[in-house]
Amino acid sequence: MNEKAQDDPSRSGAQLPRREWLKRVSVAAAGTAGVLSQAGCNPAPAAGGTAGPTAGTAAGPHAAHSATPALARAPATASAVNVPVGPPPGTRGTDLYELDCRLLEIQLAGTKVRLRSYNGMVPGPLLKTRPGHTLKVKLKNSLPPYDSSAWGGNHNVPHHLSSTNLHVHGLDVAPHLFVPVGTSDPLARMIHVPPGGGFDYSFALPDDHPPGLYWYHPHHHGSTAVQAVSGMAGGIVVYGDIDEVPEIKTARDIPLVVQDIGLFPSDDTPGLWEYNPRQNAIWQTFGGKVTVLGKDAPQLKGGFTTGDYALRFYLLNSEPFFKETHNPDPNNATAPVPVQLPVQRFQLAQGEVVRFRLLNACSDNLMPIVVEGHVLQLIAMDGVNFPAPRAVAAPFPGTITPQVLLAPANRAEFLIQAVQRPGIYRILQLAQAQQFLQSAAKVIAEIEVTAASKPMSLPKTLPSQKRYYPLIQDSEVVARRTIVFGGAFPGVANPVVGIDFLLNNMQYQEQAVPILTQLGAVEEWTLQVFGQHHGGTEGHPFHIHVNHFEVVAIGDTRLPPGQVTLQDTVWVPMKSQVVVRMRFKQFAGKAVFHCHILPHEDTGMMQNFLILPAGQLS
Ligand SMILES: [Cu+2]
Repeated sequence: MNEKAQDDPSRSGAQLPRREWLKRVSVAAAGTAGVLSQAGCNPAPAAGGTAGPTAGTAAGPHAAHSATPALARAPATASAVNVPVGPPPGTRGTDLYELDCRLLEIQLAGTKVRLRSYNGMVPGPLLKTRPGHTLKVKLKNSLPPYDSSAWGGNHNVPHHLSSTNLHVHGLDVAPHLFVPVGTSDPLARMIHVPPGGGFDYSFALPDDHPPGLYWYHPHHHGSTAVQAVSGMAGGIVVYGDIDEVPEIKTARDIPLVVQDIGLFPSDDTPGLWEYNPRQNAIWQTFGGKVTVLGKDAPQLKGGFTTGDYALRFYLLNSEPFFKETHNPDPNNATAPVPVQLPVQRFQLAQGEVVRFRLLNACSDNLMPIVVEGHVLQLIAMDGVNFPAPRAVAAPFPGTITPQVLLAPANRAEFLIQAVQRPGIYRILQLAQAQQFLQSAAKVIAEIEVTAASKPMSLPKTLPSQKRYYPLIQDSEVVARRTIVFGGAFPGVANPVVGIDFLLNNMQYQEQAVPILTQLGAVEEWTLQVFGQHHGGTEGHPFHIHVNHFEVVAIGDTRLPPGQVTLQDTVWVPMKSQVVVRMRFKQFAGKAVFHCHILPHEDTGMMQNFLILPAGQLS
């Protein structure tokens, strides 16, 4: 372990923060509705000649009057999007799956790509289970060997890119990153499944586990980002009482799995795109080149990147809907060149209610979501449903307010009741400038409201999820902590990568446990991103394993109980803070919390914590 620079306080604020770089580029206003019509973001030619609605109407009700050009290639149905829906296959309380990690060569929008996959599918197969069931996963690693012989041993430098393990994100089950599963040994090492290896996981869900959308992805420190951004992620649906609500039971259940796929031209195979950086090769966003240990490496076409790729596709249920390329303009290096692609279209009859389950499985893209012309009836975040649907009206034209904000790893489950005006309505990701890279507005999919009518109704209440309700009372909080997201550019603690990503001024240490808590404890954590003198150059999504938290305050605003959400991941905006509360309910052991921008996590923005049995801390 090469971590001697770990605790050097002099690096805080001593380096040129990335904010300085950001100042040198023209940063567009975040989330401008109608941005799809702006230069550099052209809907596909299939749209029929017009480049989109006039600025200010993208998120408005005008779609019903066909102001929105159709982008769809063909009507899509749940069965056409490679994500099966329906009840889980399990019997006798066990749901068994095999996940084989292997390469996959396919074409994305005419580009030949080599991806990493589960079972040759991107996204991986949808896993289905129920409260009280045991979800068993036989993980097999068929990825080819990867040469890390040049790795210097710093855990926070990407390495062993073909080694893997499995995290079931958001499931309220025993900690499962370290060996043996459920261990409370502070020195326990992370599960490492090398090429040719395997690991049998068994996740026992509590009887009161909230039913909803969860997901899985690799979590081997040093290879998580590379594997996830080349395809390795999939959904998990826990079925339960919410599926028996009559208005929900009769609604079509449509998963929407959004992934980003980062690519460079292959160093070995002409005409092929992949993300397989050589050990210590780093992609330099500024300059658009590859370096190895600080020296230019013009023989290499790609390197590990903290966000910018030569080419990045965005997929919905395996089909590309958007792509970006590295911006060669040195003054705009943090604004990838966006191209809208044709999208899938879902047909709804007027008055029909459908249930969408939207997963942001992107490695690092914050997604402010709008469904044009429709009230979004939010029923759950991160798998835990509210006591009743929360109606979020579509924003007025020209405003930038999303109906739901999805950080990387967040899930939103919502009902849409088709309006009484036939037309094409878009499901949009608004533009945002909360990150190192600007994220252009994207059409994710379209809803076509047809001439047919299918009157359905919306539920007034939803089952109470007793594992998380009633909410935590002020008097129950026994400990308060502060977690600060920070960093420095150029990096001091992590010179190989060239940038530091820190939590409470530390890089990740596999065998350190900075935070101890115990079962039964209720804690309040304040999550902060400061200004540039603390390296706060962008927002970060906080994610913690094992237990969900209540989001009780955003910025200076304390949320009323009716607006509190249970989440396992939350976006912490630039120069702001978020306050969360959590109860360590059932499972003891060593676990982690981290930034869910995966290249940040892999290069150090993660910490361990240990949940001890009750009564072991006084
Ligand atoms: Cu981050």
